[in-house]
Amino acid sequence: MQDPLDLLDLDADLTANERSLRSDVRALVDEHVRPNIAEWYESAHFPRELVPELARLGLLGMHLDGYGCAGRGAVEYGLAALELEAGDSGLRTFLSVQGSLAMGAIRMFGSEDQRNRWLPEMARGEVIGCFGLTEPDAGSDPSGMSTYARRDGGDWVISGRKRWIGLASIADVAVIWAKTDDGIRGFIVPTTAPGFAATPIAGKLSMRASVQCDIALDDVRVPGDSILPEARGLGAPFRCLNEARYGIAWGVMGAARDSLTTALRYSSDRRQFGRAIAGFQLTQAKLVDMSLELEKGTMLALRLGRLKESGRLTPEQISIGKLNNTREAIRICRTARTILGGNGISSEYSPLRHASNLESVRTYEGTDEVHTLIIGRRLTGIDAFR
Ligand code: TGC
Repeated sequence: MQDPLDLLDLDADLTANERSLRSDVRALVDEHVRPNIAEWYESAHFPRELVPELARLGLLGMHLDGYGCAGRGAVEYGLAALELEAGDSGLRTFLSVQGSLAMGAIRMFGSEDQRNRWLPEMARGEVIGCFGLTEPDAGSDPSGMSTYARRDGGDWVISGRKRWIGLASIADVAVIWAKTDDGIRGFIVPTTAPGFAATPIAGKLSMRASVQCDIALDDVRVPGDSILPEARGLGAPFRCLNEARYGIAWGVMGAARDSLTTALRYSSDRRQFGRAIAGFQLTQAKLVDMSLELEKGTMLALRLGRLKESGRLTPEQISIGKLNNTREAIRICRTARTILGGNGISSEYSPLRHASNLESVRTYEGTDEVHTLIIGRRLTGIDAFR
């Protein structure tokens, strides 16, 4: 009989390698994440102890070639994101920041020396990276950044502020984007450099099992060869964001699947008015709506993955996936919560935690509004940003 969580039989469109990697990541989440995530979330603990496990499966920078990276396909990367986010968005965020943003920037724009110096250790999880683009006053419009890097003899001296930077306080190295006399450039900055300080942001109601930080850069001096030679202009960080946004289009379907699974199980077990609540028409309508959007969203992610593997994926198509799937995943998680009634607000059940996490996911890597206007610009030819 068809798996109720895959009514369209999308499995049949996956290769044996893709299914095998998915099983490995799912097993990791079942063994290490599910038993602990509620406690980590409540105590705002990022499970750094899982990094060696993620590295052992070759997940860090998994879509990159060479330099110790696994060279996996785009769909494999997407499936890994989905399975990790079925555990918690914070874990998938780790995959995105380490692999797509920090390692991706060094792989795409770094010199041979920089790639050899950083990527193998990052793939092994021995070095953690972060990606400093957003600032307190430059979020959706990173062109308004005020962080500045000036030449001083052979060195660069960087000053400014970054905000909402994932992993920064546990990172060993930061890719920092800054204005220079030559436009926006990227720099590899060891977090031990004098003048560099990362402070975790407290009081988060979302992504509690994850770390987001303020970064202060006060006259941080780095050698001249710290600049990423091939990154010129904002197009460079946007190319890193394309990779991370693509992973999100997949990942959020994991949060949605976990919520639907929870709601299906709960509604079969929970009895009211003398029978399982899954037998009520209103509950079935909710379950069906969730299932439709889960199937459509996963199919969309798979389509993007195949486009990416054939080198045809465009930024606008990524925006379709990021916008649609995050929006629908939040709806699915919230609907699942309603099926759980009062129990749905307890950390014993995942849907509200997922929905709360997805408030961050719909905001970072381009808000719903930014992706709407990227697609709107493609439809109309009119730029509505400015
Ligand atoms: P504009 O300033 O005119 O363009 C600058 C240059 O960038 C190029 N470009 C892209 N290139 C590749 N891929 C993309 N997706 C690109 N989008 C733009 C563009 O062609 C131009 O190139 P050039 O050679 O002409 O200079 O910008 P725009 O009008 O194209 O874009 C405006 C807008 C609003 C779409 C863009 O600014 C945008 O995407 N804003 C959202 C910013 C964003 O996503 N921030 C996320 C920050 S990082 C983050 O959230 C990390 S979360 C993980 C963590 O650390 O925890």
